[in-house]
Amino acid sequence: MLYPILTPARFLSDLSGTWDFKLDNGRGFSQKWYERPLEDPMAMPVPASYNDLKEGIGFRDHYGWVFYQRKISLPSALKGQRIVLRCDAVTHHARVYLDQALICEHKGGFLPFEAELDSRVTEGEHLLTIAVDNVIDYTTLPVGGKADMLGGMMGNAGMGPDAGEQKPQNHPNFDFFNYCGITRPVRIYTTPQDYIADISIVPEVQDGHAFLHYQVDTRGEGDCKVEVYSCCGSKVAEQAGKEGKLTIQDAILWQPMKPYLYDIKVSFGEDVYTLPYGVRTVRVDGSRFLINERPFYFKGYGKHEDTFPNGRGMNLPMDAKDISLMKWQGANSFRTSHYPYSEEMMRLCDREGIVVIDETTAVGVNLQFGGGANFGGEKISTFDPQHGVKTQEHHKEVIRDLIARDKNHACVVMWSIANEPDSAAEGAYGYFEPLYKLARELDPQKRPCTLVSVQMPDPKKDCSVKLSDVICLNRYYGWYFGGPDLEGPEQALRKELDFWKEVGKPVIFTEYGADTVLGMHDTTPVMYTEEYQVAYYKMNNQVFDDYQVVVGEQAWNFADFATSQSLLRVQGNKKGIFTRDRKPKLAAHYFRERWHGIPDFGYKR
Ligand code: GCB
Repeated sequence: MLYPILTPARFLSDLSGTWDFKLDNGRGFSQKWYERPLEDPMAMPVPASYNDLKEGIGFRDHYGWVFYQRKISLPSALKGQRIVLRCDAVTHHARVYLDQALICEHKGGFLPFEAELDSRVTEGEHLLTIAVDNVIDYTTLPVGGKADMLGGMMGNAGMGPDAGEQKPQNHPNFDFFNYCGITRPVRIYTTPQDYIADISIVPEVQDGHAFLHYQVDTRGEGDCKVEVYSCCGSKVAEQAGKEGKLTIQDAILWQPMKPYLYDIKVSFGEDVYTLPYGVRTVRVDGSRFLINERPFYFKGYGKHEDTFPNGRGMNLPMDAKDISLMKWQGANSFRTSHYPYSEEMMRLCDREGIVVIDETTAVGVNLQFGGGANFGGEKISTFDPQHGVKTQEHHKEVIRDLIARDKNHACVVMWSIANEPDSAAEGAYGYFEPLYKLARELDPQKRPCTLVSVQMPDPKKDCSVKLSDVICLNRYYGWYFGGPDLEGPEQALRKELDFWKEVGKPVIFTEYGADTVLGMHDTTPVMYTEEYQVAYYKMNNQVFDDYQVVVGEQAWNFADFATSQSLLRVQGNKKGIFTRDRKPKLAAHYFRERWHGIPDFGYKR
């Protein structure tokens, strides 16, 4: 899927701005609110999550549908063009209406979808309504649980005296606030009737030259030509035809922290599209992760798209600031925990040379958290065909759409199929094996695939051992497991790594961390102080340094972030190395010193 851009053949209009908005009172659909202007609407910015933009818990924790609406009219000069409405992310379920008609419906809150508009939109004014549902359950990704699940996970419910009837509400089976709304841009773009639908490029590098195997997917008739331009605008390769091989002599490679992007200009009939493209290779060799055939060491974070008051709404200045802070620290990478991030962020990472592990929305595919669905009740196995999650088909759709969206990004070096699923459970292999197979089939570049695995008593049972090209571990030795004493946790961590050493695949710690309150200090590093966070990381990092198979460390989390309310979360998760408004904790300075001393390449072998 191509990112929408202006070209000599394509018009683009961004519908960002202030829309009309109304929470559904249960009658929105029966009264057909989409057929006429909303009565007494509020003003609501798009893109943004709506939750923190008005006061009151009824608004913040609204359960179900909301309606966004605005009028659109297009220049008549666009008549005859193919006109497409594109929504980059609507969380989690969208129904889009133009005037009286439903023009498309989409499930999944973090990936784009499109609808072709009837050419009549170039005449007069039209009413565009996007109804958005935030309900999460056993069929959605991320997964929503039953009433006592998060209580089990975060310790605020489940057993004990009756707490009374609960009104219908979401129970996220994951640890971040269920922000929702139209969180990324809505745009209209045009193409000629015969057009470029997609482009795929697979790089190969030999003796300093690059060979780009390309494929252009088109609709209609026309001649196809592909040209490659250097960043200063000179043509370095050209080829006719919808598929073929472009040769760039003495190619300049895209490198972590030293990015270089070519412009690939595709022409087909009257259509023209230009793709910024970095040439680099990625592969796993034994326990090494090779970028451009050199052993790479991941330094960085698991992040969130989470700012105040945007919620998960796109925030370009904060994206720029975050990358600047990572560079200040000598970090070179992050994981898009726990959903795909905006295309703007991915394009920025291509441009800035930041390496990305690209994750699907599959978080919460695990009914065992802290007793989980079983807390005080019947035992439910995650993949039980009758009572377990029903996410596999949707999981396939998400993998398809993620790879379709991000396949050409140089910054993306690996796909993460899921975060902390119940990967050692009965049925886990049967659930995941087809998903890995699908990702491997669909990715033209055949990047490594992984699953980010939860801490468990016996890692041998994790289906990731067999399925993943790289072992990604979320481990909390010294926080959830052990701590404040760090000696026991250190021994346990070493014992686990002795096992992974024998497996022989590269290991990346994709999460490890400790909640820390900015400004809380002590001479003895007690839990929650900034000193404890540093002591915790020093212990873990020392162990990583002793194992060749560990090829990366991504701290949890880059910044403090909003979560559901619970006994373990004081205004959110405080494991950030930076606060939510990006002030450094002590650990930010510790990592700055450490990471500037670790080269991007060749740290291990
Ligand atoms: C995890 C999850 C992450 C949580 C984190 C924590 O393992 O992957 O979503 O926020 O632990 O802080 O508990």
